[in-house]
Amino acid sequence: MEQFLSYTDEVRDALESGKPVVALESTIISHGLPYPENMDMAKKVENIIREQGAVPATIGLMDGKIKIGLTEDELYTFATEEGIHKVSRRDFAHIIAKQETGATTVAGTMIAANLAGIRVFATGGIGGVHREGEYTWDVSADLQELAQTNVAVVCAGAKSILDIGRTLEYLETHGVPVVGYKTNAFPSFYSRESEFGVDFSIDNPADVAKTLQTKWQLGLDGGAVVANPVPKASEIPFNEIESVIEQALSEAKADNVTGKDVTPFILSRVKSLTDGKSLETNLALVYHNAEVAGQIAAAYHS
Ligand code: PSU
Ligand code: MN
Repeated sequence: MEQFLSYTDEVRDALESGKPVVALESTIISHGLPYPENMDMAKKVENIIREQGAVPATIGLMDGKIKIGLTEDELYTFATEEGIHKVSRRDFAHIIAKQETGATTVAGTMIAANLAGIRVFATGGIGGVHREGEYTWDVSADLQELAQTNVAVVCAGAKSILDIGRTLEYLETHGVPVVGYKTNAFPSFYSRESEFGVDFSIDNPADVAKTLQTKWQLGLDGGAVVANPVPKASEIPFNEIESVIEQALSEAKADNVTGKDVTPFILSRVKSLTDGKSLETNLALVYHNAEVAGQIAAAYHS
């Protein structure tokens, strides 16, 4: 296994000395946000985690290795290069075997973090059951990864481009705890709320860490969702974003967008249709998730 893992010095030192580490994904850089905002985000998010006393490990696949921590040059590659693969569980082995560059999704990043012994991961939003998933069977592999891999994902919930109700049902069936961080409502990425609630609400990092430790000490394998709502000042109200999402979804349908292209297509259309307002919200929530994830990782290791 170790032959496939490659660490930056900062991350290696942290893992060896038992310091808190927070994993970060690279699909959000390569497929989720435009340049140059993606590059600024990638660097800023790492610094926010450092400010919490934890070490950031942005994860991606390059040169036949699983990179645990990326240099600034490597981040730049993910931020700017065309044709970088989007890597979920399905794609993981092939991209390493071919020594190609692959940006890891939530599922891909969880696999890598778990191999490196990193338990806390910060991102924007998780994938889920798509609307009309009952016909398309489009269910993100993120959910199945949460069912089996011992990593907690701090996110702003799931976008309402998805069927949030079915996403939460799937997580329940697979025994994945959904913790609301200082909230009783399951957040819907751009908005602090959705029509759905959370299983548990926890209002401090130490108690989240305790629940995670207890889960894994009990041998209850699998991940957890820590749902952290976007700060109020950056929120887009649910009603306002809904019509935009409906338009983006109908464009995706009209253009016959399928498979792994669906999520990036919709993200980019929502951004254009909101004149960049959604981008601002997206950045704000990622920074907030990094801060909370850094605090949870620090509490987990104290
Ligand atoms: N949701 C977002 N932003 C993102 C993604 C999801 O709000 O960037 C990315 C994540 O990497 C997530 C992936 O793991 O999309 C899910 O893709 P799919 O639906 O194809 O599984
Ligand atoms: Mn899909």
